[in-house]
Amino acid sequence: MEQLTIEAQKAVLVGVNMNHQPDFAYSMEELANLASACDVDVVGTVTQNLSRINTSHYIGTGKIQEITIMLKQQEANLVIFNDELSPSQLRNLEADLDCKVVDRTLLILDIFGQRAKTREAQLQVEVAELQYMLPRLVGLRESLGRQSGGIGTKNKGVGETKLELDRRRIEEKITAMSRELETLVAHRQIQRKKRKKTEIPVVSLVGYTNAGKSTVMNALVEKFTGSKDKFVFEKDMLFATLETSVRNIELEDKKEFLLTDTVGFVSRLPHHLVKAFRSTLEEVREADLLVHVVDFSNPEYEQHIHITNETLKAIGIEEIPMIYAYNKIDMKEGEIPESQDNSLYISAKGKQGLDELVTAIRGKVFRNYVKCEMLIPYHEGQYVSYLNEHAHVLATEYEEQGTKLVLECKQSDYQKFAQYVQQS
Ligand SMILES: Nc1nc2c(ncn2[C@@H]2O[C@H](COP(=O)(O)OP(=O)(O)OP(=O)(O)O)[C@@H](O)[C@H]2O)c(=O)[nH]1
Ligand SMILES: [Mg+2]
Repeated sequence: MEQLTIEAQKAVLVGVNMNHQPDFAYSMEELANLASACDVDVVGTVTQNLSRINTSHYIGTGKIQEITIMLKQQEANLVIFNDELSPSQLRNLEADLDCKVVDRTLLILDIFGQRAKTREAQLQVEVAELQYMLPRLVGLRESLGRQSGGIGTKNKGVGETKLELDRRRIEEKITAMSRELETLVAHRQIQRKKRKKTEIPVVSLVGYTNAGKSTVMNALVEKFTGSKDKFVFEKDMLFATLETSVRNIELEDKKEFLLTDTVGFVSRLPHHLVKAFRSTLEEVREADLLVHVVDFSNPEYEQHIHITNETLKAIGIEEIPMIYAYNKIDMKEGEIPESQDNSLYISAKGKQGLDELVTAIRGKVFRNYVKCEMLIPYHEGQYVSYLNEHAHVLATEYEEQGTKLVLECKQSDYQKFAQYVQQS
């Protein structure tokens, strides 16, 4: 949607610190990063402490003057607010500042719009954009009406009809896109159900954007498949990944798990967007283990951890076990702590600490494996081949009554072959 694209411009950032929020300073820093991700040049920042939002303009009138002066001085042509503005606030601010005003939501939507590559991601972003626009149409239409100078009843009537028409068209578009999205999602649900049946545990990489989730995924894929064919996109930018990818990781002893990589988080993710990405995040919700990837070299890493955990909570993910992978230790200054069960210090890019990471994953997800001995009669030779393929066979002996296997297998296989299990 072209009208949302923020072209290269100079911007002033505006933030309101309501009742001394502890994360305020960081959220402003993050806003600047989001702006640069849109190629916007940040030339100034204005903040205000308030105990209540000014309903008509979000900020106080004095601040509006301050911003106007800054815009002139810096020759800026855009103002970016750190929160989502109501339709009327947006309208009033644009009129008073005489300049384009964008809020945090639109900024994030814009980045997502630029990054979306798959049909599913594109649909999710577009639905979120349209839902954001819908209540803001009135303002759009009114300001157009004002520009054309007409306040007569005739003009107003035309404007209203047009507005209704636009609104209906957008609503229809949202419905059509949501339907298409549902079909795509249904397909993925089928795949997920199939996976559930096979009992392969699911491990999901989660974390702040740019922490290195996709790089961890690729490092493990390369380590265990020996090939780069199934690599996912990794890049030094915010929101490089918008879609969920799943890869099968088979370890040396045939135990396998599914690894999923998905969208990264920032603070105050727009709720339209979270809603639109719900299906993408379903994968995370059904995981058996979360690997929380942290950019340990970033001075703000603790804040990132906090934001990720809060976002997970907000989307209803609280009960899944989590291990922390403190990544990018190759860039971290100072001493690196020793890895422990639930905190691993790694470098995905430098391929350091991956064995420890896998050991930690192993310890958490293969609980339903059973070690046992089976005696398979010779006329059931196909079971021996099956187990050699699907279980970790530690020893094979050929006895009089059949093949004796010492193995570690899935609970389901243990039950399937229960009659051959030797009680020791
Ligand atoms: N120096 C160093 N750079 C790393 C390491 N791991 C990842 N990176 C770099 O960090 C940047 C981001 O990596 P990604 O894997 O795309 O990060 P992500 O968490 O998937 O990011 P999003 O998809 O945007 O949420 C890339 O430029 C990587 O090369 C590491 O261990 N050391
Ligand atoms: Mg990624």
